[in-house]
Amino acid sequence: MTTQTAENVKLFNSGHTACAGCGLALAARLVLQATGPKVIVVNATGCLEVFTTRSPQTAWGIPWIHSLFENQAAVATGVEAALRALGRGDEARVIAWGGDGASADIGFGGISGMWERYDDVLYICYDNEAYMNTGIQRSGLTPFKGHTSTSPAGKASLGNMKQKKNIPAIAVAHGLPYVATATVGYPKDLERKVKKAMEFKGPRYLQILVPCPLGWGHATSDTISMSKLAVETGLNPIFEYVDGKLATAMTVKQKPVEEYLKPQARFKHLFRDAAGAEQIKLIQEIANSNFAKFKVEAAK
Ligand SMILES: Cc1ncc(C[n+]2csc(CCOP(=O)(O)OP(=O)(O)O)c2C)c(N)n1
Ligand SMILES: [Mg+2]
Repeated sequence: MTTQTAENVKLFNSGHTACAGCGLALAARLVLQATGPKVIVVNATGCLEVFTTRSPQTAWGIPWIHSLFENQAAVATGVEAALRALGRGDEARVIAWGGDGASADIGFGGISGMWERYDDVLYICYDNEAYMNTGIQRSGLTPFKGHTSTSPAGKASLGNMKQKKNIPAIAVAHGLPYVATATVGYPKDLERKVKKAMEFKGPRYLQILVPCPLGWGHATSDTISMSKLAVETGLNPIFEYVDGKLATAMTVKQKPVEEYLKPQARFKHLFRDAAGAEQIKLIQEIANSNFAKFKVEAAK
């Protein structure tokens, strides 16, 4: 990792230890490119923390604090309150950052409390759809029928039994002024949403889908195409809610879900026999209902 000096410091530096093709590393760079340097990042345990801070080195060119797997929101609340108490609230804004496991599962109670208190924190969930850093265990955001080490495809089941938990809808229900989803395959859209989020005071939520070649089992060169296909199939629509109302949703020409599922080893059991084909039909129905919902609502 490059030694940082006043001359070469960037907001998010290369030389970290992310896997080849990591969508998350790209997301981190894009987010900080959009916020600029006046931010403090509170980072839950997970890949983002592990690959950026191999002690004594760091990839971060902004103030960064590591929380536990579950208390990132509480730490962010504390940092924001401390800035205000010191009369330094204008010097930096706070971003709390956690994976899908930290956000949708173990840290969720703390996040809900932070939203309820209406703290001025941008919460970013980077969604790689499993607990990747500890060996690809299922999370509340693992997709329907995806294979993980704790939702294995085999004789007894065909992968994860549940659909993704709808955290954006739960965020909207908390009365957040800004809630959005994005993904690294559309970098301009992602950067615009980060900038937009920073225009609001109070709690904001951004969920970024980040392909993970290791956990999803796709080629490292397919990160961007997987990200785009997630949107184009309708499985991961990208949208914005402002003050509880759908403000934008990216409308695309819909592609069949097989185009997204087939290149990923976590779905390969669905392509073996008729039982798998039945599950693909259900996945297509999930995509269709997302696609219809956001296409229709965006037209209003
Ligand atoms: C209380 C607690 N339980 C378990 C762990 C071990 N642990 C660290 S990170 C992690 C998974 C993180 O998953 P996610 O938030 O999705 O981030 P990712 O690894 O995918 O980046 C787990 C289980 C922990 N650090 N603390
Ligand atoms: Mg994860």
